[in-house]
Amino acid sequence: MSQTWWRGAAIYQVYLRSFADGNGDGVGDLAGLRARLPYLKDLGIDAIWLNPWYPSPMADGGYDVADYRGIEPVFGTLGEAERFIQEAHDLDVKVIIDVVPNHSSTESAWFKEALANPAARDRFWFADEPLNDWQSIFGGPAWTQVPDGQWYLHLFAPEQPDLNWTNPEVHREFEDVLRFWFDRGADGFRIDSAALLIKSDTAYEDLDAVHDVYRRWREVADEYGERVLIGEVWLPDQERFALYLRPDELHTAFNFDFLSCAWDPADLRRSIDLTLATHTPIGAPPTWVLSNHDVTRPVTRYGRADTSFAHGGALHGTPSDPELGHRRARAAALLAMALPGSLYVYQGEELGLPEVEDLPDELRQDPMYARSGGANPGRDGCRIPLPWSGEEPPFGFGDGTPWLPQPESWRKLTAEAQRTDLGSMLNLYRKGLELRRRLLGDGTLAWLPLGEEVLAFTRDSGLTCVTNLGQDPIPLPAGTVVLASGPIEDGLLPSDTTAWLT
Ligand code: TEU
Repeated sequence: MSQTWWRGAAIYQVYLRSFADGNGDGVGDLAGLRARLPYLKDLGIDAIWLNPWYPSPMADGGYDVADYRGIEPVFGTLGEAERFIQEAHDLDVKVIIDVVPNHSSTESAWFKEALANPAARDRFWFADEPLNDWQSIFGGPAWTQVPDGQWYLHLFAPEQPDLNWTNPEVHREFEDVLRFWFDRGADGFRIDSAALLIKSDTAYEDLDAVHDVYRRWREVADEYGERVLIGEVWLPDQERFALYLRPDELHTAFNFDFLSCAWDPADLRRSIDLTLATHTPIGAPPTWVLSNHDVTRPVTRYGRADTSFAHGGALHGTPSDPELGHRRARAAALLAMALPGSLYVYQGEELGLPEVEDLPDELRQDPMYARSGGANPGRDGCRIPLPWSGEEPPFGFGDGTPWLPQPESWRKLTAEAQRTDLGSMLNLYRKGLELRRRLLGDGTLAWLPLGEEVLAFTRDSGLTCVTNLGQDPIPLPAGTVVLASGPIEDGLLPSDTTAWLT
């Protein structure tokens, strides 16, 4: 692949705990992932992004990192991680790993040292009393007291103490961590909570000095060549967002504006135009994201009356029409795949998994649930272990009892059941990704005026994508349909359906 492989890549997000379990302990691991690499290759993806795989007490699913240079024993060993990277590369699949620079873990060597020795607290934010009234993003206060009376800052769970990025040692440490993994073959990093690193007395989001961090990181990445830095930057202000994508900073960032859109032609079109207007002038590739490990599964979301994504679980449990949600998720998948730039597919999207909304409360693991006093159900419902095969749980996930229970109804959604069903979500993704590889990816688009309720555009390769978000079937433009998310009759594209034509 070229110097800039990420510009048009289809990147598959592996939430390792829930992907595949190789050793029968009920938790996904590297052995399970390595065994399923052929599945991912066959799906047609270019790269894998893994959520944090580091040693962690798992207070936040691994986003509480105890050691940035190791592998969580439940997942495997460093040697296995190196073999996994090699095996992926042998299949021409790139590997992106997660780095968590905003906060560490109370089990990290640095934090333990800080607890034991008040003179060693400058890598975190310690103070004699809370310096402000910030609330943790997971609920509850953002300051926690230690036994000797001081307080430390944690924007997320108390087990995730924030690092002090005014301390040069923190900068050096992370530059070294990047090198550690680049040296082991990692093709890039997804940067967690990338806009939150710098704090003032009154603010923590998107402070200017954060860009100094990423300019340095870009220098490190450039030393290696062909490595990508991807920001998790949730910022409504697109001008501020674009600053992270300047030529000497991050290569790309997730498109949360698109992810959050309602299934609505005006909102989607606004978001696509805004995305292109933001990225094109600075030469950064847009990204297209429909879901991830933090948000509601699309088939559930798109079947609700309110189809936008809402933080805080605001729409959790509201009625959802599964048939409608499924149809729209198929149409959305082909729309996202046809847009110019890179694409993210969160594991299970290709199986059309719904959000599991009826988990018994006592099984919920996400700290959001407990810290919100139960007001927010948390994100476990999109993190259920994948169904691979068979007629009943654990559906081939592994020999043990999965760490979160799978619904019985998932027998129809296993990868095995979908492989032989030509009309399945899995086969839609396979065909879509295969055509995308040949005809889509990076480039530009030209809108076609087919009406306010229709999103239609042509790509540089000549492929045309038409999505009908209106109620009534619409005539398709001239051309041959090469793929569609639903049946097309008499040249008419039904409601909530996408077609690709050449
Ligand atoms: O998420 C960053 C973040 O701000 C989240 O709180 C996000 O707004 C929320 O999950 C949406 O529901 C990242 C990771 O993706 C997330 O899994 C971690 O919990 C969080 O950072 C802390 O590391």
